[in-house]
Amino acid sequence: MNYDSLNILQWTEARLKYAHDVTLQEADANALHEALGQGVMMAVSDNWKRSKQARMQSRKAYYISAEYLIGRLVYANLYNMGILEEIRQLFAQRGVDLACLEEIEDAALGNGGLGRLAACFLDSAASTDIPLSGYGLRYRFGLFKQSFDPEGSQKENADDWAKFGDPWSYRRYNHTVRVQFADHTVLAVPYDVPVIGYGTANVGTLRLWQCEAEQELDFTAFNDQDYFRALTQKNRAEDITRVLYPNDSTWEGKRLRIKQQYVLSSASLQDMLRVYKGVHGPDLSRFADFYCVQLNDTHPAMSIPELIRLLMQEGLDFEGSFAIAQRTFCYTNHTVMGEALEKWDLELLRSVVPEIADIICRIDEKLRREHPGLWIVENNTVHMANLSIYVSSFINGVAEIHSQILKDDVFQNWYRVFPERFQNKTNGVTPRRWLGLCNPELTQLIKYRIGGDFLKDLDQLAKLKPMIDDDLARQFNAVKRQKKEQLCRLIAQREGIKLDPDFLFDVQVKRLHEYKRQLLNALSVVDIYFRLKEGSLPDFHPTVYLFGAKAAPGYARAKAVIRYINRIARMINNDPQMDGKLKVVFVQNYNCSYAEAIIPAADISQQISPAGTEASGTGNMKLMLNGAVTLGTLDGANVEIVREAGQENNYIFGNTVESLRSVRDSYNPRAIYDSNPRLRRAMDTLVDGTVPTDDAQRELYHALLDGTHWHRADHYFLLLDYESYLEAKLRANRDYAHRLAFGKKCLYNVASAGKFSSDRTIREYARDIWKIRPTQY
Ligand code: 26Q
Repeated sequence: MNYDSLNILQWTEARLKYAHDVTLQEADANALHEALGQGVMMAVSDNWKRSKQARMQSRKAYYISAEYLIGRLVYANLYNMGILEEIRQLFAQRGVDLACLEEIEDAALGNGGLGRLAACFLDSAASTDIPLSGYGLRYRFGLFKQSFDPEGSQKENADDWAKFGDPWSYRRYNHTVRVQFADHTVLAVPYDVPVIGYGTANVGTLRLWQCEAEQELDFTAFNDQDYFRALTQKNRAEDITRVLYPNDSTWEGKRLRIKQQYVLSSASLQDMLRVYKGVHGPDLSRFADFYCVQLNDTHPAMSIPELIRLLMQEGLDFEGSFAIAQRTFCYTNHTVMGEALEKWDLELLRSVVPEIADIICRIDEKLRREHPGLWIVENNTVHMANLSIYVSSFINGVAEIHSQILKDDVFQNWYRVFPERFQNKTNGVTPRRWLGLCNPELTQLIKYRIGGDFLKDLDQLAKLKPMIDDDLARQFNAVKRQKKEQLCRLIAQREGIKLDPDFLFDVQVKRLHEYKRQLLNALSVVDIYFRLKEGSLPDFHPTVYLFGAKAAPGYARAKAVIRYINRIARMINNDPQMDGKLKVVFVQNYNCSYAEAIIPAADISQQISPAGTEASGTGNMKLMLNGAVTLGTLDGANVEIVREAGQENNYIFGNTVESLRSVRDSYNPRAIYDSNPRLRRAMDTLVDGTVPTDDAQRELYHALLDGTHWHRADHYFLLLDYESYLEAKLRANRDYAHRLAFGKKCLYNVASAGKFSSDRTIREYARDIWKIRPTQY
């Protein structure tokens, strides 16, 4: 703490002069970002070193994740150092606006919730002095950049996020490791990113591996005039960490993905063993006393056989190595959906990493021997979740309802045999980025009432509860209005659409997936549009429905939904009768930075997955924290959100897990279609030419009414939940007219959001799973 901003400014100026021969005023955003980043790295280096030394001898935890969605680091780092405003002022005094760095690209080394959770966890661990480090992959290209073509279709572009340099990591070539595949060996070179704690001198580490060839150039081939061949080894290595897989919900059995997972696993474990031996000597039997490894879903699950392999290579036997691995690992599950569970073909696995395949088979044999009825390999397919449960100390879900479903349903057989291993750790979000940084206006308002400690102790927000009155609601509404004005400016600039900050802002931002039911939202908007045109919704408060979502590039249905929403948006926005009444906006390239602008401006947070499908959700928490009311189902963390903030302050609709279970088998969506003329009119726009559509929308229509060979009709119950959804949505709209009463509902949500700090989550992991305590130096 007590970072010296003047010093950082001087470093920045020196770097600009040295590297670019420009002054602070002459520098462009990229040069400024690079130089300021280096200044910050200088400023934190002593604390970073000391933090590493302090945790050397003691027990610590490691988070291994294929994804870290860290977003833009410059403001978040300055914020956590406590000097964002000072630096802004120092720059302003010299005629430079720090806001120019808003053009710096996000580091999107993750798809969505799971990757952003990993980033929030690192922030929380650093801020609460918990000795947790992260291991991940340094993808050359992060999640694709999204734009819409004139037809409204999603187009993907490569995200070359580091093309102007990356000031936030050090390349540590001296810690490079070798990773061996059946047919070649590659280098994994670590890049270390500091994780700067808030209100503490502690600085954590995120170590990202980047693949390189052992030999940059094959000189034999080169001398033979075969330039092409000379480069193939280099490319083959670099290909492995070339790009982040853009799927976040369906698993894909690709060879390159195995290689990514194995590099992540092998490099991270080799690194841990190296450090262990340096500190504790060659006796590896105590490894699990000092190292605890949290697997972020099964993506890094090859770490399990890899640790066993490495220990056996050091002379331990299989049983001993297995026991150490079982004590070392813990596994977090993030999904209940079958199609997302990782299953690898054993022969494919064997052709890439033969020793790993052998060890997995040995683990499977042991399991079958000791616990008949349980298995890891079946029909020559390796079930990575089963491997992760068997060789872990603890398994957890990410919200209460989700953890319950894991026990009752998905892993029922496992729960029977190992009940003591199953836990829940409800997700959270870091209040620094998702309140302090993205909503300084609301932060200031709260600080004025309850003091400034809540960003480190979010439960203190509850102190607001007895203070909620007309006066506070007015002030809250004024802040919300300001955030809407700011968002309107951004959307005008980025999307070319003019919005009115007096509208109600109804927001659904998240990855695009059928189960998240963006199509349900869209159909209800079309219904509302027709009713407004007929004049049958007389006191509808003017509303903008705002969507932000990326679809996996190969997910045709999801892309069809985007195209459909863009087309209804065009129809509605161009209809003069809708002026001052209704707008629909689908923003392009929704990412972390866009979220930081949208979330503080939202009045309504849509969390509308059918009960039992969304493991937790974390956007729901970010929106709650910024005072949006939830329009949602009793799914994921919504259950806990309304338990904290009250049903009366949110808009809960739809079937529950139990009621869905009981209607499931007799469900007939066509009967609902036939009996609900308004819903039918909305659905028919998928096929009747009201808006331009194509075969893809026709396919959506038939999937809802007739089903396909792999899913029954309306697999996600859009029609079943439709009426109660619309009722809740219109009720929220009516309530919004009473602005003070609505503002109070919003404030109850803010005041009840304490539980959803990732500081709470990370403390629970530390206490119940990792068995580690905060370490200070
Ligand atoms: C797997 C294999 C091959 C390629 C890609 C993948 C892959 C990648 C990412 C599979 C899944 C993901 C991401 C899943 C995810 O983000 N899940 C979300 O996790 C959040 C944090 O726990 C929850 O809040 C969300 O409910 C859950 O959907």
